[in-house]
Amino acid sequence: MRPTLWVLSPFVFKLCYGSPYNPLLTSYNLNTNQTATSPLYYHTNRSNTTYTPSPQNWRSLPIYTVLLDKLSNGDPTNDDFFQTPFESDPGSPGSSGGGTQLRFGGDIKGLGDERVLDYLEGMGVGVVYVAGTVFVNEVWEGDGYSPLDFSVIDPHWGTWEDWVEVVDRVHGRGMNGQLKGHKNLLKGTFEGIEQVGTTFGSMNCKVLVW
Ligand SMILES: [Ca+2]
Repeated sequence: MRPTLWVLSPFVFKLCYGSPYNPLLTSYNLNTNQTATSPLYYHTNRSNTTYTPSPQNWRSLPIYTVLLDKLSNGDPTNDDFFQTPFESDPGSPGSSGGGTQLRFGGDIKGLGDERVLDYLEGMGVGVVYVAGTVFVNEVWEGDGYSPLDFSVIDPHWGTWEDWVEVVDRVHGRGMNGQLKGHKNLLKGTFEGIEQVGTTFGSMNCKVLVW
């Protein structure tokens, strides 16, 4: 196990149990209650919580679906955040990497890149729909369809402050946003059960507006 992964492994383990406050994950954990022992007591206090009203008719707007990992890499430093062989691992002679490249490295800063927004706005996009979820996924899942915890943003995609900024930029271009919220795909990697999805039905898949 690589040294960094060894250091981070306790945090990954804790993520699977509801992500109690951890000072090293402050930028990623939605919860800011340092004493909460249950998600029932989580709370947050973030800047810019202004609500942006929805358009009158979502169906009148062209929707562009984005896979964050594949769109644009705005911050290469988060590509291999947990430094496992299962993320963005190009491999190299003499390294332990396997060259998997399971993740491309796209992220929130990439979405918020002015050139990307020019591209979207220029096509007449009215709604940016982020597929998968922005929440922490299994390290090898770059599509966002294996969420582990709905209170932690995936570090491969950036911080909550990055998210607030990109929401402002998208709205500033006159576009709207939607997130997929599929609780039915929540992975059961907690309590020692791995690779087993939850038993939530498909009706638990919701679209969230941002
Ligand atoms: Ca990146």
